[in-house]
Amino acid sequence: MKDLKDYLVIAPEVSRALEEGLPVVALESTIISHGMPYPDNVKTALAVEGEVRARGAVPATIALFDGEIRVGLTGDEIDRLGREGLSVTKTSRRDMPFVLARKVTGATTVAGTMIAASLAGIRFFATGGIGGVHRGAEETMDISADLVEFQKTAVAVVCSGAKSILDIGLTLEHLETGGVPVIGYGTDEMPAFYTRESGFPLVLRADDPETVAGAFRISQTLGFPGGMVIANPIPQESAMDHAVITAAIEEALKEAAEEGISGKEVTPFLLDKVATRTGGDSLKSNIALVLNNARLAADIAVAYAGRKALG
Ligand code: PSU
Ligand code: MN
Repeated sequence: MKDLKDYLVIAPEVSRALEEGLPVVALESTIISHGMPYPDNVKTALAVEGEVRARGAVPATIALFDGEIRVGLTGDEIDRLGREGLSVTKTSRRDMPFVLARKVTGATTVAGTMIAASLAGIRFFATGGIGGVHRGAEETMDISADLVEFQKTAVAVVCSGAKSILDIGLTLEHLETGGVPVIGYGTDEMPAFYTRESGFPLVLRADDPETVAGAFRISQTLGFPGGMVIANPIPQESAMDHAVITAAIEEALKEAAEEGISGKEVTPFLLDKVATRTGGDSLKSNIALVLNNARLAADIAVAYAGRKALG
């Protein structure tokens, strides 16, 4: 009978950092394979790792290869995910045992990455946007497994909110029902990925990494099983025009409905259409916010480890 260590392979640098209680930041891989075009996806993934390092933490990008959950990837592995793109299996909680059994390449979603991070003992994770409740979910029941994962797995995820391809109001309601803290970082409202504002207020706010690290520690001490969403707005200079992005999203939603897109294809389809419609602008914004989230996640991990933040 195989046990966890037969499936969980932690890169030596990450494993050393964890043993020594040094700050580590997990990074997802669906954003590489399904979230951005090649070669920007690979360049961004490597730059994100660079930002984490520059702030004094160790990056651990996560994916599934050859029947193993790899925590901490080589540059070659990141390149492979980027080149293979949509042919890599998008892996959420539901998919993980099967992807491992079949030994196919799997890119982990926010939910998949939280699971792997938690198994490895990593508490902090940076990404772009989380999945959520889709518009029209009252009919389709399309609610991302990411939201449910936040109820089960104790990892704090730094993101720029949720894209308005989703129903942001319902997404917040779902998180509230699940007991998931959504902490606005330097803001009192939920950011909408490409824009700093969504119009939906948040009740929790932090203005420094220590506050987030402190709240996370208390959650751990209380034995709470779940994680946290740290909603970090896109830097002002990289934010998009509200009208431009809204028009692109409306158009993408219409096309998805016309083509009858469903299941796990929905999110990648919408992301791709929005990116194509807004050209390089949305990609630039996307890259800027992911780098910004990587810096904040590293600062929180550093604060949690009781070290002085760099920069
Ligand atoms: N939203 C984005 N970019 C992404 C994703 C979501 O703005 O790359 C990816 C993440 O990996 C997220 C997943 O976990 O899509 C959610 O997919 P679904 O809605 O099928 O749960
Ligand atoms: Mn879905």
